[in-house]
Amino acid sequence: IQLEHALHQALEKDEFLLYYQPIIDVQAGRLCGVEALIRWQHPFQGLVPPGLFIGLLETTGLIIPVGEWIMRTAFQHFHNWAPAVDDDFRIAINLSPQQFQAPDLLPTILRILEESSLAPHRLEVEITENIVMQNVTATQNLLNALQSHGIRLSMDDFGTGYSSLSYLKTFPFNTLKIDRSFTKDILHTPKDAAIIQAILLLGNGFNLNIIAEGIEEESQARCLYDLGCREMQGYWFSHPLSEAEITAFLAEGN
Ligand code: G
Ligand code: G
Ligand code: MN
Ligand code: NA
Repeated sequence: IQLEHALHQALEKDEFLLYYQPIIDVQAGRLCGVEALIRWQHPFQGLVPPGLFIGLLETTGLIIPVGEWIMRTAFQHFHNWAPAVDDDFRIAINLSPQQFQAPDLLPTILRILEESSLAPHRLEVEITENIVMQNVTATQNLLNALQSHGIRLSMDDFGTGYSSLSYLKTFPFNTLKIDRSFTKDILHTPKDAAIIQAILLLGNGFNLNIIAEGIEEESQARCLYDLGCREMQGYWFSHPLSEAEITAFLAEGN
């Protein structure tokens, strides 16, 4: 209850912050986007990572107003980067199941895009497999509607939930993110390498962008590059950066 109260206060007192982790196109050698990741600048405890409070935001319903704050803030920040980035540079925003199930998700997103003067193709929403499987018909309709407005769709943590290949066939995803659990031991675990090769083959056949997540070492990046993986994200390339850091990073011409 105390933490819940503190989270309410955090929103009112503007204590949430967005960090941004670069997503690299390793073949073109450029940045193709950033993923927004929330933090809580606690008055006494310092920077609190989302793993410690996202769950409570979700169960209390606070994720709805906080989710709107996240989009508004990220879209505003984009205007600081716009001069430095390519036409297809995208902002990836994680959506929680509670946001995805809210009946007004689509009009809310469209309104915030409009208020922020952000073109829909800049936004890529990340959802997990578990969201998709909860109500397949409703998901289908919502994803089709998002796509018809030009918003991009990304399947996060691919391979860790109740994946079904039929979801990839049926739903209009643009991007598939290979979970870190498959990339972390890729050099030493042939089965992980085989899974990644299969995902890459499938993804290419479906014309998806594929992002390998959690790349921490050059050797992993090289191995994935040799397998034909085009987009990567992870500490090897960059940790999540504050707004000031990412703005400077982009301005330097990365
Ligand atoms: O940054 P970190 O690895 O601690 O993130 C932990 C989890 O919190 C990840 O699963 C991530 O997707 C989730 N998360 C981070 N930022 C956001 C956000 O802005 N919105 C939602 N819904 N989830 C987020
Ligand atoms: O569930 P999702 O993929 O949205 O979670 C992203 C989380 O993964 C972020 O909290 C981010 O801090 C974390 N992350 C990003 N890159 C790396 C990495 O290279 N190694 C590890 N261990 N975590 C990472
Ligand atoms: Mn994510
Ligand atoms: Na992920």
